[in-house]
Amino acid sequence: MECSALQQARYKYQPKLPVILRGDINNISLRLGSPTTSVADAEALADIFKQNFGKPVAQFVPGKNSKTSRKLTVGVILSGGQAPGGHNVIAGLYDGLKKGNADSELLGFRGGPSGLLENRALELSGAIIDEYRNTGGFDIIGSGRTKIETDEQFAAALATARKRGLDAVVIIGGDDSNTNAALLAEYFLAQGSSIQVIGCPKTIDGDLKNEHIEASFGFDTAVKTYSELIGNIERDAASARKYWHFIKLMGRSASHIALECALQTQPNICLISEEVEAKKMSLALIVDDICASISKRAENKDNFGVVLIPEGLIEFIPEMKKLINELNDSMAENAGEFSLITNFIDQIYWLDLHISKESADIFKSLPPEIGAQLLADRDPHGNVQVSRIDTEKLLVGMVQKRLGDLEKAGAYSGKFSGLAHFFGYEGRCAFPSNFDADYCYSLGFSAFVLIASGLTGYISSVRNLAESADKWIPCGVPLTMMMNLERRHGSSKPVIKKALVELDGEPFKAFAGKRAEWSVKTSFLFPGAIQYYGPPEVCDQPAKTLKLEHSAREKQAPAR
Ligand code: FBP
Repeated sequence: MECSALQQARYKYQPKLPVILRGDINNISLRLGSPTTSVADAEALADIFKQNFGKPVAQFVPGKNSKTSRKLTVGVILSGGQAPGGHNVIAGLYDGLKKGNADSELLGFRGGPSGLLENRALELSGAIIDEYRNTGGFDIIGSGRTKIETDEQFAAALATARKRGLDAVVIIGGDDSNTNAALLAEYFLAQGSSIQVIGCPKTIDGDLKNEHIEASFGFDTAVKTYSELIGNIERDAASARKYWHFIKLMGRSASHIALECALQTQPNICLISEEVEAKKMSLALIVDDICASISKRAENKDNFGVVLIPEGLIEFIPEMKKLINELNDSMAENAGEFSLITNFIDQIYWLDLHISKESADIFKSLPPEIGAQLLADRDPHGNVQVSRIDTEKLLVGMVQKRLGDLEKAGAYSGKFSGLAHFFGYEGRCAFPSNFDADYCYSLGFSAFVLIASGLTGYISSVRNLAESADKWIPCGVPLTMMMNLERRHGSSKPVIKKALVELDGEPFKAFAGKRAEWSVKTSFLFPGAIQYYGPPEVCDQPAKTLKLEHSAREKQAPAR
């Protein structure tokens, strides 16, 4: 296969591992802590997860472990959206398995969870793995968003796992996929099967994090890729001095990506959805705030700037959230009837009869293309596909109109030309940064240790990530520990709690302390492209959010 010079070089990159994973594979033992509980709803979750609830955190410590050299057959699944580093989780898992026992086998289920349900798998050989080491993408086996939820699906998963002679299944995914991993682990045990299930924390969105998971993999590379592009646009804006760039950034609900990119590039404005919701900011108020910065900068003849917009913003604006919820409910309740109405005008008439007048009026006030995007198909988890809603264009249009009104009233005299961008898919399959390459390889290797040691219902975790890789701390965390009950499709479901941006957290506070200055004064930062080779301070630095969260934890920790 023809490949680029960087690809060739990356094949040879040896990811850095935490010290405990570097030495003798038979000398990694697990130290089990005290029984655990869940983040909330313990009683109900203990009832749902009768076999797995309350298991202890498993710490990796030096010590003889006779189980690590067992011959094992393991299946692996990539689930959900692509995130840089997925190939390295698989490479770390493969290398761990082979180091333990050269006869162990790794099967890759194709196309996400449906590969397990439909028994579509490929044996991953050393030659295949070598072609994907340290590369972006999920193309080694593909991914998918099938949710394992019906009795038939659980039974099909178990049937495949048995047919393939699996000892364990590793599910690499986000909060929903790891919730699936927890349910599958429980189901297997309840059916008397010893097949283990281990999860790995993936998603560029950065919203699968908590006390035990410091970062989901892929976030680091995605934010660095977007920040490079934003920095380039900032320099173009400051050179041409004639455009305001409105940049929507991927990250379905949480604004972690936008916040990190803001810290890295210091744009004039960065909207944070969680703040918009907390302050109950209307769309009109958001537009007014943007116009205030544009007017102020125009007074200094700075008729240019950069605005960052989190992908999920629209769902956090109170009146839009109400509208979307009403749309979701009425479209789900009358799915058959609604699917027959294909004309947009007829759809509006239909909505008039099925949603509140207030929401219908808002719907009609939106540009038709945004309205049509709000009515588009939901994803398999019932979510509006926010990546397909052009919030950035909506805001450019509304800002332009508002500035026109202000100009007529003599309150604005600048020049405004707005350009809309969406950075999303560009960041999901980049070559993983050294951080993600090392982190993912360590996650995969740790997943092997958890499997070899006989654990199930756990997520592979690597902590202390703000330090150099040798100081990282691998462990296993029971999946139920990260769960609570949430309303989904009208009923209470066990789910892993999604981490949104905390408005009293260090990353947001660092941003909030600076944004008034950035909104008026050009303060752009240009992070440049991800560097793979060179000094560690250039190549191996983790995200700023991660470092700020780490120092906050250090401050809180009792003196050692
Ligand atoms: P995951 O939660 O599965 O990691 O996916 C995240 C994401 O990249 C979101 O940021 C985005 O909204 C969505 O996937 C896009 O989904 P799709 O790839 O199906 O268009």
